[in-house]
Amino acid sequence: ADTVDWRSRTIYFALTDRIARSSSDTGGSACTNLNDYCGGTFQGLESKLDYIKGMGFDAIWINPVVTNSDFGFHGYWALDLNTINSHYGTADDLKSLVDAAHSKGFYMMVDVVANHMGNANITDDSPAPLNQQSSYHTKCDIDYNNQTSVENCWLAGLPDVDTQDPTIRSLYQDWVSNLVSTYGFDGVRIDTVRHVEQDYWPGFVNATGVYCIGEVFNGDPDFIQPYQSLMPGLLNYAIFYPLNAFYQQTGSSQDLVDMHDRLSSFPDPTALGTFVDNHDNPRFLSVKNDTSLFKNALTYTILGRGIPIVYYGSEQAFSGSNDPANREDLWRSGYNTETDMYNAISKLTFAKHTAGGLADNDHKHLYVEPTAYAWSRAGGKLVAFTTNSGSGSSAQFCFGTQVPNGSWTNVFDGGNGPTYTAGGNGQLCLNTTNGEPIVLLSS
Ligand code: ABC
Ligand code: CA
Repeated sequence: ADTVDWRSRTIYFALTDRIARSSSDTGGSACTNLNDYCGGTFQGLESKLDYIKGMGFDAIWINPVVTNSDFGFHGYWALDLNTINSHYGTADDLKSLVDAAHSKGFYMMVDVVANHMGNANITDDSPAPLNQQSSYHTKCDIDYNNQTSVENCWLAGLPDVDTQDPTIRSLYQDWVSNLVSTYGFDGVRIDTVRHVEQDYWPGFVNATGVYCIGEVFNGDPDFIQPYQSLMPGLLNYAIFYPLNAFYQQTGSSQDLVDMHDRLSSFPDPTALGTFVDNHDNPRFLSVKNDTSLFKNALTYTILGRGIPIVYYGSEQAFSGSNDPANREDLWRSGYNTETDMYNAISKLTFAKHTAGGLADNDHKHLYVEPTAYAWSRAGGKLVAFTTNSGSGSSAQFCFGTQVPNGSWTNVFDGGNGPTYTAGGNGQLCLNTTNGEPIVLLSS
């Protein structure tokens, strides 16, 4: 699948080791050591596809699938690129997962690492030529003020592959091409993009044959922008900071809007991936334990411009902080599909689908005020109102929708609510309760 196919999708980000242990997993006690394998498998994940689909997701990003060195439950410490991580199951299990996901209408995105290998003895287990010291850069610690060092030194002590070597380049191209085609993946998430020289990427991306979204972990839009000339998508780390700040009551809606507008000059803002937390950052609720605020943040994530990415466990209001606490097993939740957050996410994805998928650039700021931000999509068919007042608050907000005499219903009312009607000048007043977002779809 290409960028056009992905633009309207909504991605659920799953760590295979943390979703489900078998196809009959119905829940159980929490994993006691989140630093090591907890027992999740491809078969387990396959059995939870309906749980994921029930929230309206139509794409899943899974962490890297290759064999890792010890404690590599997250998949980012490759030991052997050519075999599947046996903790997760077999190659056939992975194939079965991807096939089952396709039959339910999901796209599957695989995470890949080309920058480094796992921190095992290089000369032992890795397949040639990755079993030779000469295939790696000389060990050094990264100095983040020096881009050459960021690219050629070892991230967290992980052996840094000599990606300038043409033999290594073609090895990785053949590998990723084969991985995507063998299992039928529809997209690729590329790890550690800022740690490899830029001219490495176009050849790698081309070899995947599908939409790629790269991780350039940096909040500065000037830093990440050039990378979108090398690959179709990027994880939107630029919006991540002001998005969290506003909805966690430490920043302004104006800063969020200013960053949004700054990103409009990127090669393709609609192909950036929006997220509010992930496996490398504390969960939203660990920083601000308020599900009303979290719902508002997810409203921007899912209904703002860009491709939404929601981290597994958000629907269970998980609140783990730094890695690995933010990588909770999902079975501790009993896979409850009746939670407030599960329901809220379902409503938001429903709004996105009903408004036509929101694949394009049509995102109009309507109202930017100290405690509120509202915007419209799809020519006013959808109006999203968010506030950072927090749970317990209620207030009235009036603003122009740019839709004279428009009429809508709030998706959170589930079809049983009142109709909201704008005046002849497009003006609309909304009353918030408990600091919840309001998402209007034209009726
Ligand atoms: C382990 C421990 C961690 C410990 C770390 C040193 O070692 O678990 O507690 O902090 C995998 C595992 C991790 C593991 C690492 C290292 O490997 O999942 O559990 O951490 O062994 C990707 C993946 C990530 C994965 C790897 C490695 C890469 O998403 O899951 O980690 O394959 C850097 C990389 C980024 C990487 C991230 C974890 O580290 O660039 O690719 N993620 C600054 C730097 C960033 C840096 C970030 C975090 O800190 O600029 O480059 O990311 O260390 C903003 C700035 C940003 C700044 C932030 C903090 O502030 O704009 O630039 O980011 O204002
Ligand atoms: Ca490197």
